[in-house]
Amino acid sequence: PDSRVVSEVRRTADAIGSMEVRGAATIADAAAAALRAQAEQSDATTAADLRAELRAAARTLDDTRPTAVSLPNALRYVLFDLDGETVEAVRDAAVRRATEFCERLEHAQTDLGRVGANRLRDGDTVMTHCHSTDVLACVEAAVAQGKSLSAVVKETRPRMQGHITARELAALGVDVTLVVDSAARRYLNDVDHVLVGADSIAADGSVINKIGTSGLAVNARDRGTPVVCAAQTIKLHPGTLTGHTVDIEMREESEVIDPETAATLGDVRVANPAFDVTPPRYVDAIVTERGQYPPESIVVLMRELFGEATAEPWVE
Ligand code: RUB
Repeated sequence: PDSRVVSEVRRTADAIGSMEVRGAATIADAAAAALRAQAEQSDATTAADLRAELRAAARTLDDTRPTAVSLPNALRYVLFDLDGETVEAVRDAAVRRATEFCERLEHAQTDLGRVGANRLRDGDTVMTHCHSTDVLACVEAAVAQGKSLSAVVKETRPRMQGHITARELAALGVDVTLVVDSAARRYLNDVDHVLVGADSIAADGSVINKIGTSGLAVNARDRGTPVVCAAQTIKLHPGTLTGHTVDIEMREESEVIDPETAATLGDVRVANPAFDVTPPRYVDAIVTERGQYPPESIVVLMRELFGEATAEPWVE
């Protein structure tokens, strides 16, 4: 680890890597807060040294998990335009940008929730996959409008983030049924909307989200159930505008099977991809804080917000 990086940045990076802090929006919020801590706690004596420290902190945070683009988008937002001449000027600018990022994130989620809630009618049933705070914001806003909702919640092997979703939906007063992932199709006939989040959205409108999302979307299309992706604009992946693809994280085998049981299977490889890609033709709408978009037109919003992608400011 880089010795210039303050312990709060290292702790945040470890928490993201171990998934104690997880979910694209929560990761972005924690990363921006960690950069703010780096700016506040640094003992750099020149503006150039502080900028170099902030870049090192950003690299430490960026090296944790590859798929949620909200992480590099957060880092880029905070490191934007830090060309002050004194340590104080650079520190103040980084702290201000980080604070502004976290505030905007919160507002965006509230605004997105109101848009998503408009799609939900009183008495509707939604099906969820994984745990998405953007999805929860839509349900919460609908409940606040007085709508009564039911949910079929997929447990989401192997990390069982569906348990978090079940608990949070039940706390909102939603009638929750928890099912194993492979039961999803059996329940799609009773469901009015499939509601999922996103870790990244590509320029062609593909949704990158927790492994299992694409199969769910294909099944939902077969049943005629609309698939809605709730994703703030920090999930838009600017690199895909210039032909880059989104890295799919491969995680530890031990999340899928414990080593002793694995040993009883003989010569068997275990693969644990954490995310998959749902092509735009299986997605009915992407709900953002700027309104809802058909996936095929999300590229217009992406160009407006990010322009042409440039090199990351923390890459040496
Ligand atoms: C989380 C996941 C979530 C998105 C969106 O994966 O796939 O659906 O990150 O979440 P993991 P949010 O548990 O591996 O981080 O809407 O909260 O940003």
